[in-house]
Amino acid sequence: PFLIRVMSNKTFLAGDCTTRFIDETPDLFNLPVRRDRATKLLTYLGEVAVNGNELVKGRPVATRREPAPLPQYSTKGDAPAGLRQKYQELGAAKFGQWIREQQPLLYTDTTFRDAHQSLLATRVRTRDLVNIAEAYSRLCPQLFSLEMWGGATFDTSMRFLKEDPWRRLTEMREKVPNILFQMLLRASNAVGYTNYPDNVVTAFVEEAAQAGIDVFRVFDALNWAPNMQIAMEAVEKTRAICEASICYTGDISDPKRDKYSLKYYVDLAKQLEKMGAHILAIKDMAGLCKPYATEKLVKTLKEEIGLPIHFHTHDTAGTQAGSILKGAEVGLDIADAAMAPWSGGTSQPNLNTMVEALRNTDRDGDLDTDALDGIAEYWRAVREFYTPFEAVVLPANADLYRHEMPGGQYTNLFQQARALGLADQWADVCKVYADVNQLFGDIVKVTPTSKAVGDMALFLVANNITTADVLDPKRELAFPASVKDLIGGRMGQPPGGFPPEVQKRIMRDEPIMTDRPGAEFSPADFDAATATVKKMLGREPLRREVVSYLLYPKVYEDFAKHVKKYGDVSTLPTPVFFYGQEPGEEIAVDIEVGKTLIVKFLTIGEPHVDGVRVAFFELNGQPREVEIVDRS
Ligand code: 3PY
Ligand code: ZN
Repeated sequence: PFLIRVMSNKTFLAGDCTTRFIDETPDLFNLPVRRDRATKLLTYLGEVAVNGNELVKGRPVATRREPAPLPQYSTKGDAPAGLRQKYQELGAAKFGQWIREQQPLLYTDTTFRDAHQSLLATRVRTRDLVNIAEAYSRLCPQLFSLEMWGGATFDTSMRFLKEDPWRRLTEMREKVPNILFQMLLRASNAVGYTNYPDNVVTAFVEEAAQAGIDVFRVFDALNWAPNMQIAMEAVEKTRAICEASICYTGDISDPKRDKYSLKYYVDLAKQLEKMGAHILAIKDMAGLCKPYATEKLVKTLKEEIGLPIHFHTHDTAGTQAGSILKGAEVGLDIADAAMAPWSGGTSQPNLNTMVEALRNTDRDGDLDTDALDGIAEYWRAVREFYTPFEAVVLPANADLYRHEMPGGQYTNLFQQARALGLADQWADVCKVYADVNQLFGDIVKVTPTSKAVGDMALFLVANNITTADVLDPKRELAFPASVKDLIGGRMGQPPGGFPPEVQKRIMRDEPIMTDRPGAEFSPADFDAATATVKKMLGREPLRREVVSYLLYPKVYEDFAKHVKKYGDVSTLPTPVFFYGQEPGEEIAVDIEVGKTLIVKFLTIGEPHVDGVRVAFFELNGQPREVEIVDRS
């Protein structure tokens, strides 16, 4: 078939065939390439049929196999204009001012990112996100934004889901031309757990903006403004919207908690405004900003700075719809919420009912009840695919205000504690978490500083060590790496610095950074990294692939190996990705636009003496077999 294609190619027939002919005529190779991709996917399907998927092993089983129901919408004509068009018309700075003039409360839907990060360890796959994307663009163009990228999604998609995070972004972008796309950027930590060289952070931002991010929510895990500068400047250079965050901790209504006072937040907000922010986010990652504190904070910030205010909270305490409402009373501009089936608990408050709570008030917008509910129904069904990752429902006690654990960490740390046999000591873990925070000087706790505090708390509880023991010079303790990273200054500086005696005990003779880490790191060598990735992929890499590698070298390498062996598994339906096909089940897999494979799984043969089993399929009606080593 290859020769026939060459012989019948118009350029070839016209005799106009130079050495560029093959480069310029990639179609010629479609047939073998397609077969190769099909073989890879069959190998994956055979592998899961024989050995299962490690991700779901030993976990509760999801029984849903049928696709989640999509709401009805018309695809006639272009999607209605949304706020993305307004931003493109006005530019980031004027758009910020335009937001401040709007009467309705605007909403960011966090279902695509923070909701599943907080409830299900970030396991939702691209396919389930992309499938509902067009419905959003048609049914609720009034939304301010979709928070759909960044945070833990970048790492998780490669590490666990074996998907390219960049493709998630570009595929979603194709479906949603009218609603702003928002991501969570951990400033100098980018989408990782430690500071990166400045040129990696900048390249990441450039690529993300180019791939489709409109709004970057930038935060520093210690509220250290100097550590946000590189990321903010990079965002501003791309002309994207720079939403700078103040991370909320402590309690502004408690006069005894004076380290993080109203004045502290206002000063920080002013600093971020001066640094060029277009929107100010109150990032209440632990859901500590109580309703009346929110009222006070929003009201003061609206008076003191000229930026629109975007409130992000987690409903761990069960009180946070009240905070949004109190904020809305005093001019809050934008609130984060999640679609009903993915809301509440450690996730965001409920978008569907929040919209109704403000119906017929002066903050009512024109979001459509039925449209939102139709989309929520889709999400309800999608959640059933992810039963294996459902965490124990863990509403917070009032001790939330003592330990101040971020929503995303709360369920996660409980799982870790349970894995260490400490489930019944959970209250202890929470208490020690609070003690560790005080030991470290009362710091902002959010990724990655929260991880260091959590690691330390588990380390102490598991080994029966108190915070007083940590200060005892007679004890030799091997502290977790994340704790050394934090206390050694490699995540930046907290207000007032770390307590010197704690720093001395934990770091001993190891070097301590007091400067901005990015200023001390040598720039990453992009040429060398490109050469490395080229070897891994067997082709010239895209710059964004090199950035993935620089952020997560080992995770990226494993991911690249997976793709080489199994192809792009993001194309598989979620139940098939986790559990494989049932005998006789037929699926259609779109390996690219206009190219669909019809795969029917028949059965698995008995193992040969060497442990190899044959998995039998039909591919586009033709019998196909793959050999799989049975590892059981
Ligand atoms: C993240 O950094 O991923 C967070 O969600 C922090 O709140
Ligand atoms: Zn959050």
